[in-house]
Amino acid sequence: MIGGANTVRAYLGLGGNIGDPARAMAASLRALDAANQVRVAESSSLYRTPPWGVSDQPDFLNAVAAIDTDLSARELLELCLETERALKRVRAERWGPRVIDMDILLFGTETIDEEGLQVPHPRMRERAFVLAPLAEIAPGLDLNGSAVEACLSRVGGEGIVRLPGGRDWWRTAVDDR
Ligand code: GSY
Repeated sequence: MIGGANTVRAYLGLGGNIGDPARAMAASLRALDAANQVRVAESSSLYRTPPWGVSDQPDFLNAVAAIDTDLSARELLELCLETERALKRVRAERWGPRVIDMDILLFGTETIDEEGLQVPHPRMRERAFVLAPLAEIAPGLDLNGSAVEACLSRVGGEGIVRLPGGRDWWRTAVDDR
């Protein structure tokens, strides 16, 4: 039961840069929220962010969500991957390519280093596209000895724009645009 002794607060990073990433991200959060043993407690606003890594690609939309779950981290990862796969498949068939990526950033206070599952996310403290939305909903959250907002001021947030629309963008997005 969500809210019981086994419930864990986890943080997910969401992003995409092909097609209609806002819709894919909204559909992902709604799918997670509808799943047994998962509730989306809070989402950040949407952010437009310059690409990190390979720069010759479109800007991304990114967001971070706090979720409460009774799943294990591995089960949550499987649910995220299943949700991504379902969305990509549906979008590919009906409206062309769609990309949505979800990463588990934090899973309570757990440290996990397994194949395909590293928590806390090993690169989140260097990524402004994660830190900016995370600072909006959890500025004081501890990331290995530094608060999120301190990590963000270290890396800077150049080129990152918070989009209007608030934090409930994912609840109201229309599915069949
Ligand atoms: O899962 C990370 C995907 N990704 C992103 C992203 O989500 N946002 C930005 N701005 N750059 C990125 N580069 C990669 S890879």
